[in-house]
Amino acid sequence: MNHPLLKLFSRRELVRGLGALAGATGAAALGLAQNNAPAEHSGGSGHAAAATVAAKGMSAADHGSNVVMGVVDPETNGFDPMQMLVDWDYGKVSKLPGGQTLREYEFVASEKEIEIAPGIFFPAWTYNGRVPGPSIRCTEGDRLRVKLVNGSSHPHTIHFHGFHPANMDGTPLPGNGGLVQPGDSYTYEFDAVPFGCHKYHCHAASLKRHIHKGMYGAFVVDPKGGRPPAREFMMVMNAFDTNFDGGNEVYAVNTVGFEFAHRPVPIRRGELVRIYLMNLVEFDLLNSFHTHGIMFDYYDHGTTLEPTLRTVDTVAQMQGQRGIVEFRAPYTGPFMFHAHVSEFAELGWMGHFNVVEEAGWAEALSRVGLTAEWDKRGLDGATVAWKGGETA
Ligand SMILES: [Cu+2]
Repeated sequence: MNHPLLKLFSRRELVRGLGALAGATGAAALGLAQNNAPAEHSGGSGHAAAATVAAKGMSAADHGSNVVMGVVDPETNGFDPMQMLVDWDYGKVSKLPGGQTLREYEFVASEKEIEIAPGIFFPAWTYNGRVPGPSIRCTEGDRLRVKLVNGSSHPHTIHFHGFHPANMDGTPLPGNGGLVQPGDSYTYEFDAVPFGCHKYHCHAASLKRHIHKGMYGAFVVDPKGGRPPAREFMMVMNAFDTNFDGGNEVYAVNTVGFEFAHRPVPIRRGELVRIYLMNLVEFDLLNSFHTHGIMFDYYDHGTTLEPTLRTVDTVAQMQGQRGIVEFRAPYTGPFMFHAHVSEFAELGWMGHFNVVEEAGWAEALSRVGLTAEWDKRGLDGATVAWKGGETA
């Protein structure tokens, strides 16, 4: 048990039956620590992390001392949390006879092992091989047509949040579309209303297991009048129960724990930043989002054009809740953002913004392996240009 995460969590009691679990399912079920074990809950982790960092010849201070070493190669998963911040999926776009925009998608449900922290693998259930699934982006009133093809060995659905007819609701309730059995498909079709920061997820039983396994994603509907131009990010707060005891061991944004601590997210000082934030963590009642050196406005569910909270630095989201965060960072430098549930932060839900002036922008991008394309996608994600607040 030489893995850095295990060293980091050595202060916690190792879960019951760790050896049996690991032996039964191999690396896919690496049990770490029981999330809510009555273990020591302060101190210790800094020493372990510092020792690991020192062994690598690096400064612990560079990593906030609470961050595991090593990185997850995006090639391993076939997706990159940093790219997921900006990789909106507009579907196959065409016009219906009446002029309405049609966006068509195909989601294939499949089983896939993913790496959720360096060396920690998880047997996920996915839409299109990624966790979270594709980030649907559209304009209020667009027609969505999403075909679910079940290429996995379990029944699944897609349940969208928002207004839609009963047979498009994607649950096992009679008249709700029903379960899509392995090998079968079902097409969900409805108009995208209302505008907001929505999401979709599987609604097969056991609901918590199907969601927790990774079957969820963002569904962002732009108001017809758009929102003011901004650098936009999609952040799904998620977590993973690696030993299947009903408690999470690894917490993250966009799946990989500590990813944005290893690779600080570049933003320009003073620019408007808009984050579509959602909480898909199962087994814990509440998650939160907290910024350092920055205060933000918040739009609960994203269904209003005026903030529902102003000038806050922490917001809570219950299971399934979501909203839009907007801010301008006044100072340059590294600033943490993380769950203010401290335990989650120590188990992976910790990231940094790298706030820079224009002169430092190119270096900030290259430092974390980003290109001008990432920059462009962050600024050009909206499906409709800002029209000064008009919504029709
Ligand atoms: Cu499912």
